[in-house]
Amino acid sequence: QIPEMQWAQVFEKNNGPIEYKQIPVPKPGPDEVLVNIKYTGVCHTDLHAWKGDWPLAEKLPLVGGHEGAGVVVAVGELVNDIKVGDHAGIKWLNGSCGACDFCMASDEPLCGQALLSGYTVDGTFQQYCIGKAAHVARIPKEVKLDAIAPVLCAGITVYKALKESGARSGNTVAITGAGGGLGSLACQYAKAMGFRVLAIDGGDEKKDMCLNKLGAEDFVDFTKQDVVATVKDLTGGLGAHAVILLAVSEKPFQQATEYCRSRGTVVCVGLPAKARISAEVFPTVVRMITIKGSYVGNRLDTQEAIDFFKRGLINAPFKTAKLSELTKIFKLMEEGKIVGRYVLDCSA
Ligand code: 8ID
Ligand code: ZN
Ligand code: ZN
Repeated sequence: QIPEMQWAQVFEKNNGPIEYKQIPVPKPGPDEVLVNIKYTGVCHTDLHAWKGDWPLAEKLPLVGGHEGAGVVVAVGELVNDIKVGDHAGIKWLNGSCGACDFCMASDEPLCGQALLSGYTVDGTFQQYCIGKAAHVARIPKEVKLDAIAPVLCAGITVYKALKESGARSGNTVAITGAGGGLGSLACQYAKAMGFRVLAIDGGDEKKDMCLNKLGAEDFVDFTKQDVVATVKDLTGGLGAHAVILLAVSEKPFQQATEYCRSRGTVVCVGLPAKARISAEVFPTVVRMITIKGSYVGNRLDTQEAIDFFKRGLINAPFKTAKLSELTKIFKLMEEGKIVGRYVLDCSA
């Protein structure tokens, strides 16, 4: 039985109060499904959205969130490949046009008409969330819904970024921001993909998690060590074959080419407000460095990332809180105090 009303976290303006209140349960359109969200991850993107950090307009008032795992409770009349009772995930890319050059090439994150969960359409910080049927992630029944939630943005994104890095098995991949939400999954996907993981972040708790729980071989503490010199030291003086930039601060975006190996690739993923990438031209040219961006993943990347999880290769530690505690989690995130990911239990 689908209720008329549900609990949600809603804000009316950037940096304004986030209200935990009852709102109507939405009704799915013909090509949509309604998912009863059991658990939702909290991504730093949700904090950027609340603060209005980016040059991209958002829906207001807004229900944020885009790592929602739950059960399909209603489907539109045109939907025939996913049914009531199936487990499904709402991810950042809620829908796309299906007809533009990018959609036709399965590059749907680049679609100019893309709908973004918890940004241009209401997201997963509510108990019932709408997704376009073509884009909701298919979650196998044996997978736990709390643990899979972070995979729906963090997992997909880092898995794609690692593929985009062009690294091969045996290569060293430096993960900057390794102790955060994306980072904790990045260490594990990188290891599962056969890379040597060099984690970069700050503090002993993150160090312990990266080295003892996530499979990193080395940890560089940016708050205490010279990152460029230490990474070079750990890589025979050459630097890492690939650098995955997940940090929410500008400095690593201006430093990474210096600890990237010649012919290596720097993949930019983190989205600090108003930040710029810069690198000295001469060494970038003569060392043949590639600098690129990577943005979430397409539907196949989604299912592949879930498959790694299903096979037991990914089990990053996460903490659980209640949907009502979102504001507290945002505060911890702002302070950089979260080790790994927080997942919210959406049952009231
Ligand atoms: O598709 C995309 N490109 C995409 C998808 C999802 C998220 C991009 N993102 C973006 C988010 O919007 C955010 O800007 O990735 C960034 C990271 O998201 P997150 O992992 O959810 O954030 P977090 O959990 O707060 O982790 C950030 C980590 O960076 C570390 C912090 O200590 C924290 O562990 N960090 C910082 I801040 N400065 C650092 C530095 N100088 C640093 N680590 C190393 N060096
Ligand atoms: Zn996200
Ligand atoms: Zn399109």
